[in-house]
Amino acid sequence: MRTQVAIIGGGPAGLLLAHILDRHGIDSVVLERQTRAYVLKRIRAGVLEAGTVELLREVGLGERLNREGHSHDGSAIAWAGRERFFIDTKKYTGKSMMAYGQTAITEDLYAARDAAGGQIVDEAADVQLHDLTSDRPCVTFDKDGASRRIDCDYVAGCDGFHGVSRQSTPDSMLRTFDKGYPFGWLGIMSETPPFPDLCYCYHQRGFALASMRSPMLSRYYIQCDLDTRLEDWPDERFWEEFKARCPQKMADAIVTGPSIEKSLAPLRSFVAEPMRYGRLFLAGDAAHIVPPTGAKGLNLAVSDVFYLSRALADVYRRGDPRHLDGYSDMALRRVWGAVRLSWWLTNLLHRFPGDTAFDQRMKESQLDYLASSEHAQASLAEQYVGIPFEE
Ligand code: FAS
Ligand code: PHB
Repeated sequence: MRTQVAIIGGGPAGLLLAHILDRHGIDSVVLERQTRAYVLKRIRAGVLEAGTVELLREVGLGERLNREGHSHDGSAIAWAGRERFFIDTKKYTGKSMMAYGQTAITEDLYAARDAAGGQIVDEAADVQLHDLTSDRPCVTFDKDGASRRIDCDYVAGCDGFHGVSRQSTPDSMLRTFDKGYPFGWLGIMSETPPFPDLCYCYHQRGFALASMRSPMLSRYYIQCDLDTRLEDWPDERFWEEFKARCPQKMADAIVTGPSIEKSLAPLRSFVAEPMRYGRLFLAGDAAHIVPPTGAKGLNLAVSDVFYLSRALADVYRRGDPRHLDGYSDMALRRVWGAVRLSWWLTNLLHRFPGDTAFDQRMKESQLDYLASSEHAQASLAEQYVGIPFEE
């Protein structure tokens, strides 16, 4: 097989890149390790930045998003004993956020690739990248018991944190930054009407988040210990703990119901620099991981794909390599901004083991300052809604 761009990973980053390249007349093949059903079963991100929504609409993926997405003008932060306040992205930036699940985006992307006759190889095993520093890289993999090879011009590593792409860069060429957090998130999905606003709760018992997917599909999270076991958290216990972490008025408004999904996610901040090695370009979780506190993970994958697809289109259409040569630096400027916001919000809103009374006062003072200062709120709002893409 031969293609212009071999894309490793059929998650949101890989599928969106294939979709946008196709619109520029650039052909690609997506190699996905899992089955499509497995990929579509994943429940992950739920909140889209304004730039993500705009890009998805621009590239013809807005129809279901406009119909089923829940546009909202920001998110609330609540904490015990004080009135909650609103990160009003509309007031301070003129832009809105959109609640629309990553699962739906992945479904929309698979449907768009199928409609365009896009090449997606599911269950591609043992993917390996070769000759990345030459001008004739290639990818090998096993499928249906046979070894296959794809010759290409470029390889896009969109295979997530545990993928093969980042590991194909020699350690001597890669610098990584890694920070683990001493807790995780226990999340549930329930077919109940969601709490009206997306609301982050700070509490001495730990962090909690009320989110949504649709008018009858709610997503809730509570901070949990790293050794938490799902079997120790029946629905009743989850709801009781969630409500204990909200202000009373909010707890009284929560509509509980049976969970249709329950999962644990560890929190991590990770960045690999540079996001390029020869003809290999990394995008999405393959290059960076953020704690979900700032709702940045999926949005960063989208911004990487915006920059990489624009860069490849410049090369193929005009022979202009400037955006491609500048891809890693440009993507990383946005990545580090999102990593910093996610780290800052995670430290502010979670209870860390060993937090002293002083640490607690620092967090409460920061929250009081946020609640009282329009400047502080404007700064948080512009970061939360997403900094505009660079030209
Ligand atoms: P993905 O990991 O989504 O996709 C990578 C794809 O590559 C996968 O389909 C994988 O099967 C495939 N792959 C891996 N290795 C391969 C190989 N060797 N060969 C071929 N294919 C290979 N973000 C938020 O904003 N909010 C959230 O609440 C949130 N919750 C999350 C919960 C969990 C458990 C996880 C893991 C992430 C969460 N995220 C969240 C972040 C998440 O949304 C990611 O940012 C998003 O999936 C990034 O998309 P991709 O970069 O495409 O990576
Ligand atoms: C979600 O709805 O899954 C979600 C919302 C906001 C976050 C993280 C996750 O910060």
